[in-house]
Amino acid sequence: MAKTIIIGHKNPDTDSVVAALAAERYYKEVLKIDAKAYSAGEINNETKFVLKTLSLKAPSLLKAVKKDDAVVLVDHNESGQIADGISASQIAGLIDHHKIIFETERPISIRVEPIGSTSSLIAKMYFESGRKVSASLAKLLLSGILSDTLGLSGPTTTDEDRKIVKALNKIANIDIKEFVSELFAAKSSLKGISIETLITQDYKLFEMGRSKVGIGVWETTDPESVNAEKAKILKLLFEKKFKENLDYIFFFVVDIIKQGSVLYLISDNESELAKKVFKGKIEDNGMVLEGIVSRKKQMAPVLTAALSK
Ligand SMILES: [Mn+2]
Repeated sequence: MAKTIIIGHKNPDTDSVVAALAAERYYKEVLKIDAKAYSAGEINNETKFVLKTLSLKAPSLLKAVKKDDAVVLVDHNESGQIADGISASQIAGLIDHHKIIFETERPISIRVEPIGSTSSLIAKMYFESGRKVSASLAKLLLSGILSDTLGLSGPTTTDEDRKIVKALNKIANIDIKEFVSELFAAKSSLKGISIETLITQDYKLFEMGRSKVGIGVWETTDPESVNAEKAKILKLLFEKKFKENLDYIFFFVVDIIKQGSVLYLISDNESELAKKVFKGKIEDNGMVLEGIVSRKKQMAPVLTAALSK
């Protein structure tokens, strides 16, 4: 039987997994449509912490998609980020907070807003529906919002996110400050993380003008733990660039406490472009960027603009 699949992007982050799980509930409870959340890749340490705290099971990895299955994308719409096996004709819905860059074969339901997380948007949809939000759902949604907005401190945070967090926490009743520090610790944990995983865990592919660009991000409270492995990381990035036939590959180590990043640069090609758009100083294959923490709002747009000229 055909089913409705709800799924986030490849290399799923917490918002992507939380949004899929919350959208599954929304589809069942509000829309009365039988749907099931899946994940498009391995669950990261931060998401594992969230699921464990809430005694929730991780969505299963999407393996086979049948021809007549309907797919609802959450938290992404760029083709390079969509799970393998999903074709444009199957996409029936989109809930997202990224720029729109895809084409559909028929009318689909779309809800996209410039808001801090897809989880915020699903919370909003719940409130609009009048349907009661349970304490466990409220905490789940809070996890997605607080993760994506770096505890409401990142540049993608909107006033609406702050209001939604307040409303959700009237139901969830958690110590937000303490929860955010636990989230950050789980995010920064290198437990079981190989160098390969480090660069691919939060990695996205983009078409920018005529260029194919990969951007990896590692958010951490302890950038030194990653910078210590810089030589190995640069080597793997170099290999990945050629394996995936990319024009550019970038890797940002984001310091979520100081709100800045170090951009790793593997060759002159990347360095030239980085100098043009970020104007930071390069030292030892790394560019120090104060205040740059968001791929969606700060990294990808300027690179896209430069490569689209
Ligand atoms: Mn997101």
